[in-house]
Amino acid sequence: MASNKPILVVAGVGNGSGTGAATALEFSKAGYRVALIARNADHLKTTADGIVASGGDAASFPVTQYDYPSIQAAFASVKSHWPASPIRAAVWNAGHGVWKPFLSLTEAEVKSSVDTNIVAAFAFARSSILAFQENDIDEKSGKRGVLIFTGATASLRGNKTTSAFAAGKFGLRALSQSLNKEFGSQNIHVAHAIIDGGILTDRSREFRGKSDPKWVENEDVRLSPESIAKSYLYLANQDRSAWTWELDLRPAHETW
Ligand SMILES: NC(=O)c1ccc[n+]([C@@H]2O[C@H](COP(=O)([O-])OP(=O)(O)OC[C@H]3O[C@@H](n4cnc5c(N)ncnc54)[C@H](OP(=O)(O)O)[C@@H]3O)[C@@H](O)[C@H]2O)c1
Ligand SMILES: *[C@@H]1O[C@H](CO)[C@@H](O)[C@H](O)[C@H]1NC(C)=O
Ligand SMILES: CC(=O)N[C@H]1CO[C@H](CO)[C@@H](O)[C@@H]1O
Repeated sequence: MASNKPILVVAGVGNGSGTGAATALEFSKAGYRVALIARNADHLKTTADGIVASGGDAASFPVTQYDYPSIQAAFASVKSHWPASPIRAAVWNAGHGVWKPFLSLTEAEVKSSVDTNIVAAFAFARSSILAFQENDIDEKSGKRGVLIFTGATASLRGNKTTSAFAAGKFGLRALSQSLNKEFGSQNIHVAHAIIDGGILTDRSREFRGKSDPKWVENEDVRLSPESIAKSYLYLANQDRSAWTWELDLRPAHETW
């Protein structure tokens, strides 16, 4: 196996049952080495071990929190872990959700949403783009690298309890659109995915599945992390003559 296999860096792996982990596995199957960044070292190791057991190459880079210096340090560790491999794909999947009526929000919650959803994403984008700038243009895709951000319904629409979360996701979307414009001319592809519905993860299975077991079973009403991951790989493989800035994904029976 070539030592210069491309690397995917994904930040936000959660419990290993959501979009971040599914994306890591999907890219691993497509020949990428995967660098996993998240806060829980144990969950990260479990996810990395799973990918290695499936024949892939994965390593974990835990952070104590999603902030600017931690993300930069994690990228530096990724580079020294696989010095001969180019970082060619990066997925910012971490998201801090706060769902509270406006008057109940604390300053700490507002800051935490902004720090995770925006400030840390700036660090992730900066580190990704600096890494991509070292790459040759890939002949097939015509790109030096692809940077994908995970958005949500709240990227476009505020709602009754989303002031802090939507402010964060709106900011993330604005960042991705600006980067798409600024770095397209350097053959760096920046994309944003609006996940417009509930994703089936261990967490949502537990919280939502309890009151609504049909939601878990019915593939028409919720998104599968594996299906989102396939769309991310599709974005990564798009060639330069037709690439997407923004994709929105929703289940077939979406109701809003
Ligand atoms: N679940 C949904 O229904 C849904 C719907 C639309 C959009 N999204 C978005 O999709 C992305 C992936 O979510 P997922 O549900 O598939 O799970 P996931 O891939 O397992 O990732 C969840 C991410 O959110 C982070 N996170 C959760 N609570 C946090 C908090 N309080 N502070 C900071 N970070 C926190 C986790 O951090 P650690 O890995 O460090 O634990 C993890 O990075 C997120 O950006 C989310 O906003 C989710
Ligand atoms: C907005 O919030 C209400 C509950 O307050 C909910 O029923 C509805 O589905 C939400 N809409 C969207 C688009 O999330
Ligand atoms: C919601 C939750 O924490 N779900 C699972 C996360 O993953 C561990 C094992 O890695 C499970 O024990 C949890 O049930």
